[in-house]
Amino acid sequence: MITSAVTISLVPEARGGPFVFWDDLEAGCARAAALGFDAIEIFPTHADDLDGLVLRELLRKHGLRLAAVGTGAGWVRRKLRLTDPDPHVRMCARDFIGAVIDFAGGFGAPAIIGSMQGRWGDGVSREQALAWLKEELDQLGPRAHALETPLLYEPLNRYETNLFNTVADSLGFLATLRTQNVKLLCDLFHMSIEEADIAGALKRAGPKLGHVHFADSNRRAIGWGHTDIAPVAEALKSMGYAGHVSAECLPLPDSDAAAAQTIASFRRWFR
Ligand code: LER
Ligand code: MN
Repeated sequence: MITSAVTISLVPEARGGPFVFWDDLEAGCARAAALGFDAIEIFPTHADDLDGLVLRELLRKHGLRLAAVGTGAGWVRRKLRLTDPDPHVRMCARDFIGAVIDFAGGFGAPAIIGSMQGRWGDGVSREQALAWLKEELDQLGPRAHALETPLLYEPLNRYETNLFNTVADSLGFLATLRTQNVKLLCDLFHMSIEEADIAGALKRAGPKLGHVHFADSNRRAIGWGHTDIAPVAEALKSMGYAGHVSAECLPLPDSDAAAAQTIASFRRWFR
């Protein structure tokens, strides 16, 4: 079954970013539950800033699950990335992500590698950047596997990374890894920029699809942009996708309205 999720950012430096609820985990959980979401996705400052007992109680109280945990604050706040030329920065990036994997894994949820993948250039060749990324994913993938969760790799649009922008290219790269535990996070916003056929790309990912970021072409809630969602929903259903579609969209016109529009779209297409 496909389930719904909504993002909660706890990172002040990410203000203006594509997250539905902000700053207050308890209030975000309460709103998510009141609107009928199945799960939340958290964007924390650091795994150590999350209190596992508090989160467990919030999820229990509101009947929610943890869908995934983002690692982008490592880039936003500390400029950590897995393809940095400085080995110390790469090590800190790996530790940052590793801590999120361990925390999220305790809740049966995966960690997301999006902006922490970095990019090539500025003296780093594409070949070298990909070799570093492969090395890091081959360490982090098994760490997640030990907790029986996948690790999510997210192709981003061309303005955010020059490593991989499409599902097809990302799948080719994942096939070169030793670990089989890295799955794809397909973000419908990035896909609306990069893919010729979003539904076809999702089908191509098939069993490698681990998570979906649910946002329209303009990164607003689904239904408020020009993505044709019917074939996308049909693709996800027909391929037997059984993960979350998680609203990582702009809080416009405000958080509650974006969340309400998302859950209305979710019900229309998936229930
Ligand atoms: C960034 O654009 C994004 O989509 C996030 O999910 C990556 O951390
Ligand atoms: Mn995303």
